[in-house]
Formats: sequence, structure tokens, C-alpha cells
Amino acid sequence: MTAATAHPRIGSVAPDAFASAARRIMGRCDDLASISAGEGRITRVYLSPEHARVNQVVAAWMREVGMTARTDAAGNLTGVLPAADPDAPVVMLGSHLDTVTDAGRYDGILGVLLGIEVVRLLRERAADGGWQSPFPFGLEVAAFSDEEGTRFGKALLGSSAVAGAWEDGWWDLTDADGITLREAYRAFGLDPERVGEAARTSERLVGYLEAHIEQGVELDRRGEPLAVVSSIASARRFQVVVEGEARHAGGTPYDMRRDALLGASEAALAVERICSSEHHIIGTVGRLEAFPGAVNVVPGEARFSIDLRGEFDGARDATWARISAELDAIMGRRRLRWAAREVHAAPALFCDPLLQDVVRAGIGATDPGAEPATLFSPAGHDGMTIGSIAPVGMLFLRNPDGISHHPDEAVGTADVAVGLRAFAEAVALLGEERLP
Ligand code: HGY
Ligand code: MN
Ligand code: MN
Repeated sequence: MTAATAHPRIGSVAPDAFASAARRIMGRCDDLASISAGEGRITRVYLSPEHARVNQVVAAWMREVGMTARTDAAGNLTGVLPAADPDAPVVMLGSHLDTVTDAGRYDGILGVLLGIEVVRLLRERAADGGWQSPFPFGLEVAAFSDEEGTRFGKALLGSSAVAGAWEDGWWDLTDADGITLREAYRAFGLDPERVGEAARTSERLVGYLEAHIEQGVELDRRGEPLAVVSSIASARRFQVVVEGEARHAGGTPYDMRRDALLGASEAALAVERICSSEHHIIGTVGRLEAFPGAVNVVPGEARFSIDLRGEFDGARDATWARISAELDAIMGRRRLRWAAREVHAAPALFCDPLLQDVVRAGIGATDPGAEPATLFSPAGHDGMTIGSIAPVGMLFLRNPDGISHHPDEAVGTADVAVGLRAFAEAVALLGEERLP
């Protein structure tokens, strides 16, 4: 379904309404960037004081467009604008407000703010009679609290709670200070026993639509502002420990050394070599530590992370088997021991065909005649968990140079304006398409 013409209720919105909304969004991304644990950089992790503060600020913006806003039992912030009919279908929009360490200001945040502006637009259309009834379908904006997994290593904690997929084994996860997830819940004012209350059923939930910067270079290279997302890469994350023997850096001959750092370093290069030879398999060693970490001691232990993604779960798992075999060979050759602990896993998510269509139609309405790009997302998103309770669709916005998870992360105000138009079109089309 590609609606070449604008949706009747969105098409009549004055173009400068999108431009002024885009300017508001960009300013608010700057506002939220200042709510951070670190001076001069953006770091906002799950259940932190910054998490509490950003929920307060965004809740006010949700209320400004007529939504009720509340923080759920897992720390997610949800805005709700009910339909006139309490049994009407609901369209959920959203993304996440948490960040990686030293992050950019658009990853996640942009999608939450675009969702709020779509509600503002659709409500104004209803207010000025642009809509037959106050609201034929309900709208929700989910501001998920932990998509990145920065603090506890396990990603998608917030949206997992909403999807009813919480696992009790997660309570004993610890952060860098040894604080458990359970202790962090209590310190934040949440009751671990009540996390199940954040779960919602799929009842009346006809779709989850997320707008997000691409976090890749495809749109920049094509010179296009927007794309439809076809699927989201599956993910597996491991914490690997390598054990050798700490010895004197001067007195230990090479043939006697069991240097854990060198074993880990060879392993990191092996991850790159194996994954780069595969299609849509991406492996990254993002953290590597040597112990005891003294300049004059051969490292007796090394710990490193592996972030492994793939378009298809099977290909990802086959690649993990190849990496494991290679690590066995490397560590055997160096007389080292190694063990990997899996700290995160999420299957690939294939976006719903109808939701892909409404996003494609929304983009088409902004650029009639063009054939919008359809891209695979190697970046993970909350739709990976929400997909178990609702069909998922995603809209990508151009991210110059693909820089993300970095302070230089960027998005153009003009792209945000055209992205808002496309997103609003898609939501209106989905809502109407799913009306009884
Ligand atoms: O890591 C990711 O792909 C996402 O940005 N959390
Ligand atoms: Mn991210
Ligand atoms: Mn993100």
C-alpha cells in the first residue's frame, strides 16, 4: 500500500508546522543532553538520578500535548492519549531515553520526542475538525528506560518488562560498583516484586512504531532523508575471561609467559576477521581490561566483551561457533584458559509488512514518486522485545556519517521536519487501517 498523496488529515498541515516542531525537537534534544552523569558529556543510565530527572522533564512535555504520563513499575515513562471509544485500537510510538557512556544526543531521544510531536499534530487536527471524531484510536508514547544495557550489561530491560519478558535471573546483575539490579530498583523507589505490573498485554495494541536515527551510513550515502526498516539484527553479548599467569615483566622469558592480554588481543582480531568475512554479521570487542594492570607485570588475567549481531539468528550462532573454535585454538597455543558468559541475547525482529507499508506510504507522502529505501538495522532497538506483544515498524532518519554512540552524533533539522511528516502520516494510516 503506497499512498502517493498525503493523508487527508496530515496533508493539510502547514509545512511550517513541521519545521517549527522540528526546531522544538532539536532544542529539547539539547535540553535533555544536559541531564547527564558526566560534566561535558552525555551519560544517562538505568535507575540513575539522571533517569529520574529526564522522566520528569519528558512527562511534562507529554502532558503539554494532552497525554497522561506516568512512570511504570520498571522505570519506563509512558504517555497515553485515549481514544473516544475505550475499546478502540491503540498505536504505541516510542523509543528510549537512556544512553551509552559519552553518548550522542539523538539515539533514542529523537524517537520519543517525534512520538510526542505526532500526538500534538494529530490532536490539533482533531481539535480543528480535521478528524471525524476526537480520536478513532488511542495513542501511547513509550519512553523506555534501558535500551542500551549500559549499567548492567543486559540490554532492553525496560521494554522487556513491558513485553512481560522479565527474567528473575536478572536481579543479581551488578553494575561497575557491585550494586545489584534489585538494589538499584529499591534505591530508585521501585519495588522489584512489582516489576510484573509493567507488563502489558497485546490487547488492542495494533502496532508499535519507532523513529530512530539510522546509526549507519546508508541514507547519507544515498542522499536520502528517510528509510523503512525491514528487520532489526539479533544480538548476543558475552563477557569473556582469559586466565594466564602474572609474572615479572623483566625476568620472565617469552617461552615461559602465559600472557592473558595477548591472548585476548589475538581473540579481538579474530572476531574482526571472522565477522568481516560474513554477510550482515557484526562482531565488536568494546571493552578490554588487563589484570593486575601493572606496567611491570605480565598480565595474568584479561577480560573483554563481545557484541555479536546478525540479520538471522542461525547465521549469528554459526559465527559464534566459529569464533569459539578460534578462541580455543588461540588460548590453547598460548597455554591460556578462557570462558565466556552470555550477558544478553535477543532474536532478530522482522518488521510487520503492514507497518512497513504505512511507513513507506508516510515517506512517499513527503516525496511522491520516490521509492523509499528499505534498510536492515544492525543497531538494536526496543522493538526487538515489543515485537512479542505488537507488530513493529520503524522509520530511519539520516544520520550524517553514521556517527552514533558518540558526541558527534547528528541529525538535520530539515530531516527531522520531513521525518515528522512521514511519521505522522504512517501513524494516521495505521490507526485508520486497524479501525474495526
Ligand atoms: O547497541 C545498539 O545497537 C543499540 O544502539 N542499543
Ligand atoms: Mn544506542
Ligand atoms: Mn537507540
